[in-house]
Amino acid sequence: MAEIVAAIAPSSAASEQRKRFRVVLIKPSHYDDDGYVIRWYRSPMPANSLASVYGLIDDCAQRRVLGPDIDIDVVAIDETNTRVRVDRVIAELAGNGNFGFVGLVGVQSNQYPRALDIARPLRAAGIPVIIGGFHVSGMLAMFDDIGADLQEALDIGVTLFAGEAEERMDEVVRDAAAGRLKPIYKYLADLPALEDTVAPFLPGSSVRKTMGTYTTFDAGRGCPFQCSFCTIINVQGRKSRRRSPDDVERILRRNFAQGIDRFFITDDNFARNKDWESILDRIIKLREQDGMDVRFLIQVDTLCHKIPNFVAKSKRAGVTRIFIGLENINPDNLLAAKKRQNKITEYREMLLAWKAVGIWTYAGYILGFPNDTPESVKRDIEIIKRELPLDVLEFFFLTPLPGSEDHKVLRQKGVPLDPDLNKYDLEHALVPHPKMSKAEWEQLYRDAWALYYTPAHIETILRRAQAYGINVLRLAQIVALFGSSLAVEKLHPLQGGFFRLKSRHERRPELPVEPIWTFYSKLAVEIVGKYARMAGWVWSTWRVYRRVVASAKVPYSDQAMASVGSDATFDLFTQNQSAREAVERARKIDAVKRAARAASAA
Ligand code: B12
Ligand code: SF4
Repeated sequence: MAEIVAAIAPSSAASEQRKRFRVVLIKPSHYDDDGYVIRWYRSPMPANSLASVYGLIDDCAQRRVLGPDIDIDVVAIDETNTRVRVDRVIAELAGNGNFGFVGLVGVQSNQYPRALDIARPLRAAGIPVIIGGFHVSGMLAMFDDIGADLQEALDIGVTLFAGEAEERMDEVVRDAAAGRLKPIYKYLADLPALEDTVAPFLPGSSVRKTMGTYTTFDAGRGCPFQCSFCTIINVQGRKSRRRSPDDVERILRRNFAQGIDRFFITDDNFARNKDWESILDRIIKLREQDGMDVRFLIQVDTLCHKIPNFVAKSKRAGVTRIFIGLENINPDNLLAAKKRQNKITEYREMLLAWKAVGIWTYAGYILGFPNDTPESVKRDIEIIKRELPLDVLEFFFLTPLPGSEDHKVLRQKGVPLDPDLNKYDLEHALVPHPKMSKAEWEQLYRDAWALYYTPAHIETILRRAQAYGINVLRLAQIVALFGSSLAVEKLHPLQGGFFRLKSRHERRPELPVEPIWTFYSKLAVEIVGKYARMAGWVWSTWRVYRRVVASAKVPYSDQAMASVGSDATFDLFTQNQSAREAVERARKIDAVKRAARAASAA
């Protein structure tokens, strides 16, 4: 909080004469299953939502949208790495006559209860509060009625912002300064173009509260596909809107100047960004001609390898890791989720294409599709381990996220959905499953992590990586981190961080504040237990790593690395009727394409 006070305090005698409009942006975290806020000494990476909104307010400040006599101060707090002291925010704003507002930024459904808990005392103190992000946008995009959760915010005088704030922030800031904030700003039908708009940015001091030198930005928004569990297409649309290569260069240079050279490009599907090639060409120029050693993690789809030059240019542009929504290897499940673009017949070719250029892969795998049973999922995981050259695999519960078609359909059918939004984090079973009890589904989630991240399979992953020229030590660290997160922290790795911090008073208001003795003795036992488990993981992975490195000169190959074409008998393609049908379909399409090519050549 010291830094908040410093950031919003007048900086010179001259500025003391001026009026200051104070904006405090908070990206809320959410509560763990014991009701404590999830907060770390270092969070994994900066939140792009926070960077986007910070950039926009900072731009309002530079352009003096409140007139020449009023300065705008903005401070960004990411609750996953900084404790939010609501009392101090109230005191600071009170000292400024409540001239300013608190923005609760990028609030996801699982963060909405926490956002409301932060908002209540602020509103009671008369401070204007605005909540934006995917929960508000998703709900208002899918339903005409406001719904009980959003109504609760309106009832305490919170303003809701739905849609994207580029080109709209001036209006919000002016309305807030004039004391005439509307209850709802809704811009869902009018999505802004992104060329030349203000770029996401966070000061280096915020980025340094995260684990590395990674920062985030979106080069584009929107995805053409129609997965039924997806919220993105209903909020950000299916049309590709993107920043220009000039915009991207500016973002990279601004960050590079403050020592940040690793980037997570948050586009949900960078392969479908219509300007991917000109953006990558520009980055290639920055790397190869201007000597900027920038590196990237991007998200792509399972057909990206079919786009001419995409994989090769990604490599030259410094992409070192990709994330793919693999979701499932059972075609019936993929069809049920309208994930038609995911074809099991393409998985191996796609993964091998990335491996051939030494890029490592993260994939998401969803548990709880209608055809899943504990036995079928466990069999599928064994097939993946044997036959797909994947590195990091992340498991999620199939979750009807507010803003998705699945959520809307279930609500309309009157299916009982868990009412606690805090659990909409893809780590909880929230709806009845046709073939598994809730307990079986939850057990399956734990088993899936344990089954994939065995020492034997970690060794296989590292041996494959060594054969493809990937940095084995770095990969070993990431694999250990992902593999251990649930066992050590009881959290998904995407919610993880370095050294969990807990405060007795940062607890869901529905739950009691624990007595000092109980709280601290439990915390001590918990920390010792966690670090003992973590040490076990580090030791075991280190031994595996040493074995792999010692065998560096011995050529390595296994089933997953076999070339496409030699894999017809793999279980991936023969395991069930729908897999066999998918292979047959792919064969027919291929034959038609070949015939068409032959006809046009003749
Ligand atoms: C990058 C990212 C992450 C990163 C960083 C977090 C972040 N938000 O940047 C990481 C990897 C940590 C992450 C983790 C998770 N994420 Co995430 N993440 C994203 C992703 C891909 C991009 C976020 C982003 O930058 N969007 C672009 C910005 C510009 O959009 P925006 O946040 O909506 O903000 C705009 C408006 O909403 C508005 N606005 C927002 N706040 C405010 C405030 C004010 C005052 C105003 C005026 C306007 C305003 O203006 C902004 C600028 O236009 C989104 C998908 C997406 N396309 O957005 C998913 C997404 C937000 N994540 C999601 C989820 C579920 C998670 C996880 C819970 C699950 C998981 N295991 O992945 C974890 C939670 C951990 C955590 N602590 O956040 C869901 C949320 C859906 C929902 N209904 O809740 C999304 C939509 C993806 C999905 N699966 O559907 N995530
Ligand atoms: S590919 Fe990803 S972003 Fe696109 S619709 Fe499917 S889940 Fe959403």
